[in-house]
Amino acid sequence: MLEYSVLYPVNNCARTAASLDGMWKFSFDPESKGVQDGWTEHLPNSISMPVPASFADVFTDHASRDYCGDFWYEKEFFLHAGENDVVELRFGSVAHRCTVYVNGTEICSHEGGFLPVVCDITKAAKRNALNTVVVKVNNELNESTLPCGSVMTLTSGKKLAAPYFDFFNYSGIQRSVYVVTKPQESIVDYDTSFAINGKDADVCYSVRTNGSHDVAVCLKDAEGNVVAQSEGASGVLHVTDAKLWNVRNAYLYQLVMVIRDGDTVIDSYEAKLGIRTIRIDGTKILVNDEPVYLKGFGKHEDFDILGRGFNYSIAKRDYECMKWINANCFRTSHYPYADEWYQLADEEGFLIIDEVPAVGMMRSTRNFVKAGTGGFTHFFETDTVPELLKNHKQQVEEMITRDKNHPSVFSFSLFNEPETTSKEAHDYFKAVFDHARPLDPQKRPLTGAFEKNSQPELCQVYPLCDFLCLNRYYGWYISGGGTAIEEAELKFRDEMDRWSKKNLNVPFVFTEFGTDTLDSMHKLPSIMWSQEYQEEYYERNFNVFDSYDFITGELTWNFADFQTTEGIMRVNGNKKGVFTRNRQPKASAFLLKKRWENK
Ligand code: GCB
Repeated sequence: MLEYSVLYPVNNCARTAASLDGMWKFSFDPESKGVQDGWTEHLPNSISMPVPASFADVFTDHASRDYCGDFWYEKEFFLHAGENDVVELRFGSVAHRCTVYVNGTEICSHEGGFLPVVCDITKAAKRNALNTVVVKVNNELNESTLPCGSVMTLTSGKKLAAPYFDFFNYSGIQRSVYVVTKPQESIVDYDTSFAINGKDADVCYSVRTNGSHDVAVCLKDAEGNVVAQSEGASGVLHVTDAKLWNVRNAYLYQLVMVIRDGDTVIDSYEAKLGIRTIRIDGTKILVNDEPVYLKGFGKHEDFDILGRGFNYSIAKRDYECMKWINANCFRTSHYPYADEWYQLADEEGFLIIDEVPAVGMMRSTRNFVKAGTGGFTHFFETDTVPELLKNHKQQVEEMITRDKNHPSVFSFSLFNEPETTSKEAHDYFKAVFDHARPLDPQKRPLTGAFEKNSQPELCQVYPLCDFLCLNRYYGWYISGGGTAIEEAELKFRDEMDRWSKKNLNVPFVFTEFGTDTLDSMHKLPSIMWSQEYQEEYYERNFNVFDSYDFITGELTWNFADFQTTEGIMRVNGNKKGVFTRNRQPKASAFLLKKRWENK
């Protein structure tokens, strides 16, 4: 159980949430001398830096963009708070690890760059006065961090990130920061789960507080009318004529939780709630007992200049593009996204496969290269594994705790493309799955994405999954190119026949398939990288998908072009987007739109 509350900040009769977004002070600290030089109080010689944003792409020089090591942020804020209020800072995330200081006092440290950092600053903060928050950040990766990578040191002593994955190592304070005030006795967390009986529904709830006063709960419909209420920290809200949350047809209630002392409200927290059930039955994924075929994308939090910084306009545009193309699902490859992505998915009725940042679990500067050559690096046999497993479990716990009440989240993905063919890999992931299962009150399906070395005869990890997610590039990394694409289809069918013979009776979802495509390139007959080739590739893949009835979803790689580390395989990033990085459609977008209209 997390010791801190990751509930999204709200303003109400008991709580305040003041945004600290804007310009912060910023300094690089290549020699890691900040602590000894007193930067914990104040940064000398700082520059200004936007928050939320990645720092990399605001710079015009290589050294700053590619900076790897320690760096610092500072912000002053005026705290309006009552004498008895608890005061917290909540960072949506800080990549990849940080230590927070308030008025020079060290407050907390957090490992992992994609989940909230919440710290209690009640004692350190001055009420009704100016305060200074300083954050020491570090963006180095190694084989016990999530995601996995390494650091390369140049002759000059400069460090460079060497990720084991295919996206730019953006870092910084990339999500919103809030100063939160709340009462001492407060709501820490809550769980919900659902049972649908004919036209009615039961919402089972449980509210965790840090005190002993009574808890009361009520459910309001979208118009604000109370439709059910209950007393007690756990119980059942019975909803007659329940309006269900459905895929691409969402309905949201509001759950209002209150801690009371007689008629006095001590704390209150309200959150949107969608009533729906998720179940797997044989090869079907059922939402409200209706089968759903997943259509959509693997995505990234990625945009020009912003890097991985959350921005409402980009998120809104992405949902509009996904609606236009008739998608209903996406995977938060390869890390949990900002809270706001899930709030928007709840409203728009999108399904999310929520992924922990367990990517790069194969010792290779790019996992797809090793996968293509059948390489094996004994990743789970090294002495970093105990620390890696500890971090993995911790981040699974933080992710499920943060996201468990979103109706959009229908599954948790616990890895992307690790090595899976050894007993050590099996034992490692068994421990991760065993840790994850009891954390989800809704018992959603657990999964992970497998690369092509995870073949039916060799993979030792797939039996842990409730449904299988395959990342396959037949016609790109395997037998790519105009005439060879015929061979790719045969090889693809051969693999699927071998899965089919296993009679696993579980859904299979393609969570990656795609081709790098330049929006400027047309060629007849097609060649790789042309728009025509992307269309032919998709058509071939769809022929295969449509031949196997246990395939219940197709999430292409990727929604949009995105930035990666530079290299001979990447032209200013990965170009497998169906949309450009600027969110304009490539030719294949029209093909997908048509297919998904009737699928
Ligand atoms: C993969 C990885 C993804 C890469 C993709 C590619 O298998 O999961 O992170 O970006 O392939 O385009 O090579």
